[in-house]
Amino acid sequence: MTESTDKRDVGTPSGGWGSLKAVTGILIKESAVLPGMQALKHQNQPDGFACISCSWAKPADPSTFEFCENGAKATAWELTSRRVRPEFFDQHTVAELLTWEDYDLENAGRLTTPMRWDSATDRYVRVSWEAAFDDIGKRLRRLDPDSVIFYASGRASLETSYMYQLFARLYGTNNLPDSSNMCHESTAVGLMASIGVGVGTVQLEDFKQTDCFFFFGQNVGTNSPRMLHPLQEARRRGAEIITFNPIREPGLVSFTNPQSPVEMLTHSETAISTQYHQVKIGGDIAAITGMCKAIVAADDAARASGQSAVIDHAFIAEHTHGFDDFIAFVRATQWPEIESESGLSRAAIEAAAGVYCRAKAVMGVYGMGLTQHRRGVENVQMVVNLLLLRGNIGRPGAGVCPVRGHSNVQGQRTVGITEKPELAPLDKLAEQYRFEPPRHAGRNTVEACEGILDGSVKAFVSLGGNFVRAAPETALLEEAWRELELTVQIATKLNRSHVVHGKASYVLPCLGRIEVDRQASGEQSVAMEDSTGCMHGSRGRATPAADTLLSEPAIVAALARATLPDDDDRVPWGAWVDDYSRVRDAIAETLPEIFHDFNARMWIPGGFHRPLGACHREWATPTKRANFIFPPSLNENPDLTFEGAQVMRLMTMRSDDQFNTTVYGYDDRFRGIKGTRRVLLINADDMARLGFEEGARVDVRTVCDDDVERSVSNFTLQPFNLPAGCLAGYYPECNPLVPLFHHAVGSKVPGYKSIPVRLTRATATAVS
Ligand SMILES: Nc1nc2c(c(=O)[nH]1)N[C@H]1C(S)=C(S)[C@@H](COP(=O)(O)OP(=O)(O)OC[C@H]3O[C@@H](n4cnc5c(=O)[nH]c(N)nc54)[C@H](O)[C@@H]3O)O[C@H]1N2
Ligand SMILES: Nc1nc2c(c(=O)[nH]1)N[C@H]1C(S)=C(S)[C@@H](COP(=O)(O)OP(=O)(O)OC[C@H]3O[C@@H](n4cnc5c(=O)[nH]c(N)nc54)[C@H](O)[C@@H]3O)O[C@H]1N2
Ligand SMILES: [Mo]
Repeated sequence: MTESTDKRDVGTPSGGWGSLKAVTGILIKESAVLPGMQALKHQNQPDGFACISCSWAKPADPSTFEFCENGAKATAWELTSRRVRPEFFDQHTVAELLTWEDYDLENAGRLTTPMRWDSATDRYVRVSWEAAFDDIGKRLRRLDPDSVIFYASGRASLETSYMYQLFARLYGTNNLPDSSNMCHESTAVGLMASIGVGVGTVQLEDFKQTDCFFFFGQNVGTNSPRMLHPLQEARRRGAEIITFNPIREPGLVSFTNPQSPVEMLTHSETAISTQYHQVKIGGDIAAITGMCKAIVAADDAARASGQSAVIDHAFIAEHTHGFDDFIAFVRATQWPEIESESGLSRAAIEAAAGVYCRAKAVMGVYGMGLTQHRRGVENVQMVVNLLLLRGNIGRPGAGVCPVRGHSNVQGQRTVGITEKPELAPLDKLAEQYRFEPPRHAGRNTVEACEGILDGSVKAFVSLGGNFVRAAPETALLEEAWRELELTVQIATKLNRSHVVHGKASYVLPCLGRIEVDRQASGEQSVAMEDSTGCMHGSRGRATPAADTLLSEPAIVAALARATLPDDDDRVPWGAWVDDYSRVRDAIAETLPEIFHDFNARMWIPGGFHRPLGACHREWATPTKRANFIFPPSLNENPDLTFEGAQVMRLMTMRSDDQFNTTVYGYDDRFRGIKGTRRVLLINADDMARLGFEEGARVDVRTVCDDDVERSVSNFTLQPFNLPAGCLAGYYPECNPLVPLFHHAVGSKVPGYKSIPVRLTRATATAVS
């Protein structure tokens, strides 16, 4: 199913008046109009704060309003005038809060006071900071460090993240999973093996020089809207954008810049994609193999007729390894299999390959549509293979561009939050802090869940995030979560992971990044790493939500002091909290190549870039070359092959009105869905074939041969332009359907994007 871009079949372009309306709407709804508008002036500005929404790069010369609809929503959501004070918990027992929707929990407002769950009354009750730290420390001391998980969602700063990993390692564990484990870990693993770096190789400058993007499974209009600006500029220069996505995402079809008065008034839009290929869910390996097959054929033909080669054989010979085996795989794979696995016609795939062959500099951009699959790692590696064929890595305008999620998720990994000891600077930490860090592997997200389910994990400390909602296997996980000895949540807003809680449970409210953070030496700044490997300073501007809040560094330091031995003076926790520039000095000492002169360089406009060998064609792989690595077959889901006319492939995705588990509202403006998130998008032919009508209520069950029942009920069917056999639903409502064992082979990223399910007519009466 391939179409060239046709504006007629989409509702509104992304951006535009709808976007402006949505921004003002949420500012009013959150009663955050004044502080919100003032804060927005500083969003992503050189002396302001880094947006708390996505991690897209911040240009050196930002526009006056360098924010997008969703960044503004995130700001308004954090600056809401609503508060969750201790009295809130007097009125609501935890049992009652369990019946609330995710939206209502967070919408109750900002947490203000440290709270402890009281079993006698089933309420969270106020506790002093000192008593909270003291009790948590005592409990942690009693536990085996390897039975404790230190999870991090990707928002915390480089400073907090560094302190957090150091605390966990001084305590004695590498159990430092983070949201990457559910997100771009397939990138980290895949790119490291292929090109010797675990992150993308392009920078904003490259967007000005490229003439072609291959865009896989990333919904730019909703999830990284500021990236639409460089894309729009590139399109105006004539660059091609070839998109592979099961859904025609409006943000990938056309765009009106809400910050351009001319465009707004003239209703002019830029067509974004020049080719749009509605690949089947999980069909990217087949589609890319097909493109490589067409490129190889073009190369054969060119050389046979004495023309210059299409493939860059000089680059391949000098810089790569595994080319011959890869080409043998490509030649051996036949078109009928490629067409059936990808859902695309040979002609469509050849059209895409034709653009690739003509382009001078190609960028491969992708998101969760590639990483969250059983073959997530190989998906990423196939993008690299495609790029390598014409030397499209390590030169201007070309490269691989994973679009990262949380605003500092990449940076957390850089400063040592990882369960993989080989990726952490353990020797350096050992020397700098005079201790022997644990050398054995910690648990990643899936392994943490396994440990919670089998009882070997006893406590869970969470630096942000909403783990029980974001992780797979919701039903079993929630049940087992309640058996944890201790859950500690450092958070800004109330969520499901607080009301489903362990036997002892604390909610520790923290300052958000938008807020002024004043410590002994004055107002503090922090730093983040964006999606393109650039480090930026960030300074909060808004008045804190409550004067009882502590900053994340202060909370982490206090937890460390309460937990580590009393006479432990290896880390100057107190001095660090007084002045975060000292933490940056410590980071620079641990990782000098990346962070030398950290305090001075963090305010360079556009950030400072970390050194990445692959950008200069230095390949830090075992072969010292860029490796062609490919999967054994085109089939994306080898362990769940319950094919059959009734079995559909479900992908779970984000709406325009959410940030991960944070639900801002029930509309998905771009996709034209209003008032509900309990919908399943389905191809009209499939709907008829399965015997349902538009609006039918269905129950959804995972098709799987273990004995676990995984289901969600009462979802409404909505016909949508999707390939046959595919379904789309929202995260996190569909998470109860994801089996824990269904994860990427090499990275353990859950297979959130292809769950085999079966639909039946709903048995219960509709609730909403
Ligand atoms: N406003 C907002 N911004 C966000 C977030 C948010 O929730 N809201 N979340 C942040 C985070 S943590 C992340 S990781 C990113 C996520 O940003 P994205 O990577 O865009 O993630 P998803 O919304 O899950 O959607 C992925 C896209 O993949 C497509 N897709 C699904 N399966 C396949 C497939 O098999 N093949 C292909 N080619 N495409 C497929 C879907 O149709 C969808 O367009 O955004 C970040 N930014
Ligand atoms: N089915 C399905 N599941 C998925 C995905 C999917 O596509 N489909 N995507 C996965 C991905 S890519 C990711 S990254 C994960 C995300 O998983 P998480 O990172 O665990 O979840 P979030 O929803 O981002 O966390 C929201 C909570 O963070 C807290 N918070 C917000 N700001 C701050 C802050 O500044 N400091 C602190 N301490 N806390 C704060 C608030 O209390 C809020 O309720 O989910 C994964 N789960
Ligand atoms: Mo993510």
